[in-house]
Amino acid sequence: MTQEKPTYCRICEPLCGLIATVDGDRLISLRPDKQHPLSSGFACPKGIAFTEIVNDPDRLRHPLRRRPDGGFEQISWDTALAEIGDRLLDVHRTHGGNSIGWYFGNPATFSTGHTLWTAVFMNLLGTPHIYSAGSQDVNNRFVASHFLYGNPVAAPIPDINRVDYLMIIGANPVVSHGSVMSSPRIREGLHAITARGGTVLVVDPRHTETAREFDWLPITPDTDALFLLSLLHVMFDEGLADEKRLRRRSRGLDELKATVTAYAPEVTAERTDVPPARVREIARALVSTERAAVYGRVGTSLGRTGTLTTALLDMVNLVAGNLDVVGGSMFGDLGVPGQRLGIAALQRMSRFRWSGRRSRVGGLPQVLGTAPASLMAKEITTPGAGALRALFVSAGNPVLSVPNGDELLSALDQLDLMVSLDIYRNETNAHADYILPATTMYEREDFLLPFQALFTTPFKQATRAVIPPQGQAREEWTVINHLIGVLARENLMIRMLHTGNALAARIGRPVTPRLVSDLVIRLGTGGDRFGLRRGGLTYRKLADEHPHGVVVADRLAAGQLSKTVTFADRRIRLSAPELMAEIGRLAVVSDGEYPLRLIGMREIRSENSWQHNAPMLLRGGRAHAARMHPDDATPRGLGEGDLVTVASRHGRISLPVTITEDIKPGVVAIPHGWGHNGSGGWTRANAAAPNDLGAGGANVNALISSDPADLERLAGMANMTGVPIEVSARAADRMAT
Ligand SMILES: Nc1nc2c(c(=O)[nH]1)N[C@H]1C(S)=C(S)[C@@H](COP(=O)(O)OP(=O)(O)OC[C@H]3O[C@@H](n4cnc5c(=O)[nH]c(N)nc54)[C@H](O)[C@@H]3O)O[C@H]1N2
Ligand SMILES: Nc1nc2c(c(=O)[nH]1)N[C@H]1C(S)=C(S)[C@@H](COP(=O)(O)OP(=O)(O)OC[C@H]3O[C@@H](n4cnc5c(=O)[nH]c(N)nc54)[C@H](O)[C@@H]3O)O[C@H]1N2
Ligand code: SF4
Ligand SMILES: [Mo]
Repeated sequence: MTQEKPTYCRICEPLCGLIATVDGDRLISLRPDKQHPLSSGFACPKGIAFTEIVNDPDRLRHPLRRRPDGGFEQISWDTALAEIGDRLLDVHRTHGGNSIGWYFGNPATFSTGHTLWTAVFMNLLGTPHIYSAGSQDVNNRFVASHFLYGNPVAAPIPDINRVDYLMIIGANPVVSHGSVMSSPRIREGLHAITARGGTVLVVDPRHTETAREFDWLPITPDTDALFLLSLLHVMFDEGLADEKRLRRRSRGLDELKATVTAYAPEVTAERTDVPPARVREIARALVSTERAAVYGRVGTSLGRTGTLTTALLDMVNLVAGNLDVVGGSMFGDLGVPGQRLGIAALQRMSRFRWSGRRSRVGGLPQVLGTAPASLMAKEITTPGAGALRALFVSAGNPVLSVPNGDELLSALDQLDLMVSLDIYRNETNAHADYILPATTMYEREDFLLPFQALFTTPFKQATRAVIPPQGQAREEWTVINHLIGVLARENLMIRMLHTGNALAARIGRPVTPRLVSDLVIRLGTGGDRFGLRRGGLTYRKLADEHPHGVVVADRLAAGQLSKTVTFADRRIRLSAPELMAEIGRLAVVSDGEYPLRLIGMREIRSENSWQHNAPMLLRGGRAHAARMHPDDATPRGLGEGDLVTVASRHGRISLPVTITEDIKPGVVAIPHGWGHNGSGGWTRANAAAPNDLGAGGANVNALISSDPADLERLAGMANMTGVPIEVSARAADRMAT
């Protein structure tokens, strides 16, 4: 007998509502949930295709151990955990806790247990080797917020429901469905802006799927900071900014004003390629439109000065009078009392901040306790105290997602122990000693803490597991509990954690993700405050009585800054010396040998590297191609579909080219997440996207530098956009080599 169970998708950030059809222990299908208050019947192809991932014959169902010949054999959980425990203890005894590391990838963020348990375990272990996808994604958001607000987790989101002039810079929400913002049905949300007479302006080097539906302003890659400085210049120069108000809310205004005088639009136009008249017009519109906001994402984060660029986004919003006001760029809120003090205390107590602690290799700062993943390979291969000897990789595929995967690949083989927790065999865990099968999202219950303050309409949903773990899959946090038990024998802090867990279990309140989530739900907006608010929410109530989720407030609330800024005077800092120093790095030397500029792009039927094995997403065949403008292709003698070599100072790849007017001349776009080379267990992904090497597409991150000197200085982020490249015909390349 089949059953229908409301749940939600946890692939990307809108967390769309879905109805799972389940037959016994088996997931039969997923369809959009019409009763979900926000996604109301919308889901994208990836969400629907997930049934094929849950039931994929290629999925991991048992623990695996690597054999000396490089193949894998099935072993029991008991054997796997016992052997891993022994080897981990050995590494700890010989080299200390500082030689143990963890990389958690993007899907970890979509599981409260996974994120919290990894963070607490690794932080208490005290190791500097905590890595995540964040250093290729979003870490400079945290660092910018640290400098501006003293609060790394403050992240303003555009008030999609009420904004009348939205400038999207370096984001493509029609494909990505929105990021650092949970806004189901975002495409409709954007169309509603123009329907109410407003404007959506997309500033992007590519005429993206979003730009095609709204207004497009092309810009040269990695020049956004200059463009934003010019917007500020115009706001001050033309006397548009309300300086009295700004002085009340911030410090450092005079320094900022003095800095931007040098960046008139007429000066920056040569680099940005944005006509000065357009810059002036946009600056005026941002100030004069009562409800206006600027929103940036991956495109503004992956440049050489991503922290500065991200901070400038907020500064433009603030100076235009659009920060923390209705219809502007607003701060979501958990509604938990004492949040501000809690964050301030946490920062003092822990490494939950932009810390003075720097990486052993490259001397780069830690962000929320994590180090740049680009450094992982060198942290393994550079000998000395504190070298990385044992690595756990959960829900990640850094060989494809981090710069210079080849360097990482060969480094992984030098580890004393590598353990992967995944739902698949991928290009990274092909090098693991053990691979442990994890549950997919539908095999666990969840309430997603990291996204609570990011909903553009404040919303809460908790789900029960819709099916039991498939095969022998286990949830990551339960495996971490086991590792805590093992290391408790050696490490004092871990012993304290373990004892705490054991005591809680003994009094019948074991520490579980549900317990933590319940606490946040009950204390937060709409919560029952442990009985103080009658009829309020608890985890149980949310999951059982509101299976489609509940809107907990109709609108985002303005005036959150006083709760957000942790500086004693509650004023935003506009001229942190670290940020101002970055302005000096905006100068660029052009590289004659590599005249084109590489940018990334996301595809509607991919999710980074891991959904290329679902038949529904491969329908009609998939290609992995570079996009370039005819003005660049013609002089190079390149035609549609030709195989080309793309070269940078750091590497070269080969793939087909697609010629399109939908990109700024001088710019080449290549999606990441490809480069399936047969080493993973993805049979269909390996066969998709044919190229001259066979299939599986090419790994664009071979073109990106992992050299510490090339990482963004304040957040250690990889520079993945605006990278100088050259494109040539593959045949010519063959003759030359
Ligand atoms: N379908 C699909 N959805 C996804 C994902 C996926 O792989 N597939 N991935 C998810 C993840 S992990 C994330 S983090 C989010 C990301 O969400 P988004 O940031 O919205 O997605 P991107 O497609 O990376 O958009 C970045 C945009 O920046 C532009 N760009 C590149 N360089 C520059 C530049 O220098 N300046 C400017 N102004 N623009 C630039 C690119 O052309 C691109 O349009 O998407 C999530 N959603
Ligand atoms: N050039 C370039 N590189 C980029 C980007 C770019 O724009 N350009 N974007 C960057 C961004 S924004 C991101 S987020 C990263 C992503 O980088 P990663 O997170 O390292 O890689 P993914 O491809 O997301 O791989 C996710 C892995 O998690 C597994 N998985 C899925 N669900 C679960 C689960 O529930 N539990 C466990 N244990 N495993 C699971 C999948 O099988 C897959 O192996 O890539 C980054 N790399
Ligand atoms: S947009 Fe697609 S992948 Fe993202 S949450 Fe919604 S259904 Fe899932
Ligand atoms: Mo991401």
